[in-house]
Amino acid sequence: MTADALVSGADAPDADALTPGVDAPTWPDDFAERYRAAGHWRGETFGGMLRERAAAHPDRIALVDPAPERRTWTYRELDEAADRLAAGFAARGIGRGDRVVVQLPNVGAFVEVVFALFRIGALPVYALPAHRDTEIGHFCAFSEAVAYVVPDVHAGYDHRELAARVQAGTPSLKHVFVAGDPGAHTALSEVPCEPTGPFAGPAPHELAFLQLSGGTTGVSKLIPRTHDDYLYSLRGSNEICGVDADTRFLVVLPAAHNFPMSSPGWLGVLYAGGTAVLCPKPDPATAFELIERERITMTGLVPPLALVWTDAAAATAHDLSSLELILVGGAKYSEQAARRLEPALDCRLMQVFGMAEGLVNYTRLDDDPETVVTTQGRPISPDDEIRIVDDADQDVPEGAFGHLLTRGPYTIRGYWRAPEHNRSAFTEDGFYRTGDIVRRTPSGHLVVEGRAKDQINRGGEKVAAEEIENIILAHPAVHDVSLVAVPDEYLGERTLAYVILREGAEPLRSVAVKRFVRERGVAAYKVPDLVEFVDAFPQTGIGKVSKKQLRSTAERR
Ligand code: OOB
Repeated sequence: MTADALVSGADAPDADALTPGVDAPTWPDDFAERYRAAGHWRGETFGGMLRERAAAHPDRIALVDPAPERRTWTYRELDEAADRLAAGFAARGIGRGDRVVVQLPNVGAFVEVVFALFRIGALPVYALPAHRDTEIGHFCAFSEAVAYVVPDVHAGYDHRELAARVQAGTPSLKHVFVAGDPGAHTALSEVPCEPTGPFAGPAPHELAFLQLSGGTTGVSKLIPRTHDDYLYSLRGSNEICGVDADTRFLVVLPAAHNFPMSSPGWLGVLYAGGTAVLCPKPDPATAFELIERERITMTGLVPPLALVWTDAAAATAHDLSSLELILVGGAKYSEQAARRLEPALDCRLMQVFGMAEGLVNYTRLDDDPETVVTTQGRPISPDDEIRIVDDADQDVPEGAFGHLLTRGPYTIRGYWRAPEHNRSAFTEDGFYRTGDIVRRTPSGHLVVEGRAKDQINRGGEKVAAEEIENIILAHPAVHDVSLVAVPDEYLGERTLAYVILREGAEPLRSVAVKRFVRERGVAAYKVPDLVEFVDAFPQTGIGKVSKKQLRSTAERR
């Protein structure tokens, strides 16, 4: 910890001190002043937020973890748990600005851990439960993480073994904490201790955590979000979605993802004094029982899950009448599927088109039904700037489609420690190039028409083509590879790897390619769904591989 870590978090932020601690480009002073003057950035922190809620309504239930035995936390209990865990982390030398990779499923420990880290100003790096050696190794090494938090065994996979392998290859990684049976590591339950005094927490303009980008490059970029900016996106989301102290939100998607975390998500609900209920599995059997038992009012789903729930609702014996609103986003929701949701689940639908880098769009509760099923919403903030441009960054005519660029009070100005990539991912005047192709309706709603970025959106799970191509290229029999999306009725898109074999190489079977990728230790959703062997790739005029043509070949299959 540095001397400046002893400065109280309540102090007025010093804009000059901002950039070094953030390790990324950030908002210019005039923008920061404007966002503060508009009341968007209010000088709150996550640690302070929980403290205030615990003081205001200590006995209200903040969190429910229904499995394996139902456990609840009142706001006071969550606040105290965060304090004690924060003290234990601090006693082990974890301090302000230190990175901690957190890979936990939807369990109470996840919420305790991140609030403990918020309180000491250490930065959670949010890994997904599906991530394996390649991803976790990268997050730990790149972020120079000092600690890694895992479950013992989740979905049949032993994360303690993964942690041992990663720790052996990552000199910075001093601690592995395990929620559950620790094996050779430290049990999370051993960490908490009595705090000896108040924490010198972070200032509101400092980083709260590092979120993962869906990515278009070989490795995921880290997204630096501040307390000020993220809390504004929560407040805005809560207002749009009508979240209040009576909201009971079911966290169905992985809690570490930006959508279930903040749109409005479990953090939004805790901000409003409501109750977040953690769903261990997203299937209708598990979720519907919890909706009935916990009187759930709101949840968020990716389109494939929304489809499954829509179909399952007709036959369920569970009482889903408490449900008021379902948010659907993360990938394009087909209009046909969207039309069926409200009648089937007897609740309201809201589409959400967001990104971990910032900008989030919602349809509104007072939008007409056609707008709700045919658009992906409009931005949270009046200060979200939207540009829709052609390939030369010139604005397209109103209503035409083009590349979506955005800048605003909760959209980052650069990735963490990625100056090279930032030069192409942002315009010179700070707009983020989302890689999405959109058009704007006269009402200001955005319709997502497609994607220019080299990414496959597998039902909300993002696969960077380059990452998987690099892995397949390492196979000795492979000369070249190109990963593209193929349309899929259920997931929206699936991955297809077109492979050119080396001359004279033994013929490969597609299962061998899939196994090769899996054995490299990546999340299962990144293993190609289909592999096809070809002699050559179609080329563009200047001799580059034409993914556009490959995609249309794939579509015609
Ligand atoms: C959410 O965040 P990410 O970072 O996993 O992915 C962002 C990308 C967007 O750029 C877009 O390509 C796609 O996911 N996307 C959608 C969409 N919502 C996201 N594409 C079409 N229609 C939609 N409704 O996915 C995310 C973050 C916060 C809230 C909701 C989703």
